[in-house]
Amino acid sequence: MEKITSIFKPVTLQALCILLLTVALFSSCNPGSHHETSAKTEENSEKARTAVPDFNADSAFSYVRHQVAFGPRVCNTPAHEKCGDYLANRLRTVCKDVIIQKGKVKAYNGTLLNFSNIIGSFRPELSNRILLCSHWDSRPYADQDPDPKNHNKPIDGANDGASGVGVLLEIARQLSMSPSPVGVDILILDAEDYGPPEDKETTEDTSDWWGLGAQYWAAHPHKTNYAARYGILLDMVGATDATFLMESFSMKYAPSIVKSVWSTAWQAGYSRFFPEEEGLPITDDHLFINKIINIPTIDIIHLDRNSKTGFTPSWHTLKDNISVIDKNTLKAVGQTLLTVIYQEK
Ligand code: AHN
Ligand code: ZN
Repeated sequence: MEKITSIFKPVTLQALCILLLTVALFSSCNPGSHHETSAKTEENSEKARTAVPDFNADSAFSYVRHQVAFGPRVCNTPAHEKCGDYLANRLRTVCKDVIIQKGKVKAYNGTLLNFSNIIGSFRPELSNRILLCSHWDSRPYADQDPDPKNHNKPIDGANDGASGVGVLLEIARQLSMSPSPVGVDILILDAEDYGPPEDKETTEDTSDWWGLGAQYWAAHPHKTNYAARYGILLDMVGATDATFLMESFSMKYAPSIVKSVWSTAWQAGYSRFFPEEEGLPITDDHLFINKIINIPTIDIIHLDRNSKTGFTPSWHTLKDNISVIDKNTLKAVGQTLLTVIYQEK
């Protein structure tokens, strides 16, 4: 055996070298290339510069599963605390610039909620930046559950919470392997879903009791004079056959971003998830980012034109667990976002 390898190794290496040399010479001296128009060459070099990484939906799914495994991530609970540590540590393994913004916010019922907004900055030296966000907390009440006995139980929030964060963590991993042409901030927001329960009859506008972590961040950004050209919020991006209608506040505050993201989704082959159809206005984290810090921010949110609530049937029910998560949807959203990021200039 020893003899055979020592005889064949150099030959194989030599053959490999010759093959590589031939390929290199052939491609650089290809007579056809001299006749290519400069436009074509430009297009090629453009493509080379903006190679879009491949979003790994298995990896994103595993980040969703990890979050859900802690149990409902309701503010002021041990599961919430533990998941916050997991997210911060996960982000730190792929990002050198991670900031944890901790504080307390008052909920609609007077409870003081301990929150952690977790922010990872890629290419922090660049002033040309985009902002990607999602919330990680889960709702304390399954107040839309068909069974009223469940209305006070907390939800897993596999779709409503963990799915968007799973996509962002996979994007962060890709950003650590291939530097992006623009700066990217991953903003993992807390205390989004502690809004008042539906069953409580009220005529008051309860909008400001939602998105508490986002309201705090928008009033106290993690870096002084923080600016981004635009923002994209992910909310409920994991269910089978999701439809991301063009949410109405996104169309009001950032119509050109909606159009360009939807057009990128179509270009990437995911038009069935991104119909050209306007949806209802949703009080979500992006509303506060638009209003308070004035960063034009859109919401990629699963809106269901056929359901009574306007959302997917598992929304704010005990059904929102890992079994509703579909890798095809995570892939459609994640690959669209990577295409948006890497095609930026
Ligand atoms: C309201 O129901 C007012 N806003 C919903 C925002 C939300 C909750 N997104 C996910 N969970
Ligand atoms: Zn929710």
